[in-house]
Amino acid sequence: MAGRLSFTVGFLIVASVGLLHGACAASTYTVGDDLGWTVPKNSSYYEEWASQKTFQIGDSIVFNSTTGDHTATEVDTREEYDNCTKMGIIVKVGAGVQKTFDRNATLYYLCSEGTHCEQGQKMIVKVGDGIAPSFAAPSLAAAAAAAASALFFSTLAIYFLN
Ligand SMILES: *[C@@H]1O[C@H](CO)[C@@H](O)[C@H](O)[C@H]1NC(C)=O
Ligand SMILES: *[C@@H]1O[C@H](CO)[C@@H](O)[C@H](O)[C@H]1NC(C)=O
Ligand SMILES: *[C@@H]1O[C@H](CO)[C@@H](O)[C@H](O)[C@H]1NC(C)=O
Ligand SMILES: *[C@@H]1O[C@H](CO)[C@@H](O)[C@H](O)[C@H]1NC(C)=O
Ligand SMILES: [Cu+2]
Repeated sequence: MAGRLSFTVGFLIVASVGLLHGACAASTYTVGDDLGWTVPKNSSYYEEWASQKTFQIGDSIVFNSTTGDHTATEVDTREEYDNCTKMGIIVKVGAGVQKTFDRNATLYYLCSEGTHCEQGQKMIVKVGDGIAPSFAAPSLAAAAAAAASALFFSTLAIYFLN
């Protein structure tokens, strides 16, 4: 009985470590690197920056603006993006607004201040294959948390059996 339980716990440890390892591999990127999130020198700067990255579920981007007023606004469609439509949830950026990706998607960001978007303060972020799931899929972090709590409960069970 004890042997079979140890085996089960061993398996859960291996499974959890595997999942947690996946979650720990997440990266955080500062949008625009040292330039931060501002009006760029050329209008394709942020689109080029984003297209050179491979974003995965669990990764984060940080909008960092140390000078001027800027927003990190996510718009819903390519049309709104192309048109610099100043709608959507407008988040004023200071020294760090973070967005963590919890699903594959193609996301459209722009700054809604003045003509910043028209000057190129906008970018398209592709997370994973860029295709949003038709329903909200559980994230890797949620799966890792579920595995960790399964481990916690099975460890408790061992204590009770002893
Ligand atoms: C934000 O920009 C400032 C000034 O360039 C820099 O010191 C800081 O490390 C940046 N923060 C992030 C999260 O990149
Ligand atoms: C825009 O600026 C970036 C960074 O300076 C540079 O790598 C890129 O080639 C520029 N693109 C154009 C179209 O000038
Ligand atoms: C583009 O933006 C302008 C100004 O906000 C608006 O009048 C126009 O309807 C928009 N066009 C599209 C296709 O979204
Ligand atoms: C997300 O995209 C990646 C490709 O980058 C793919 O391997 C993975 O299966 C996708 N995840 C979901 C939930 O569709
Ligand atoms: Cu701006």
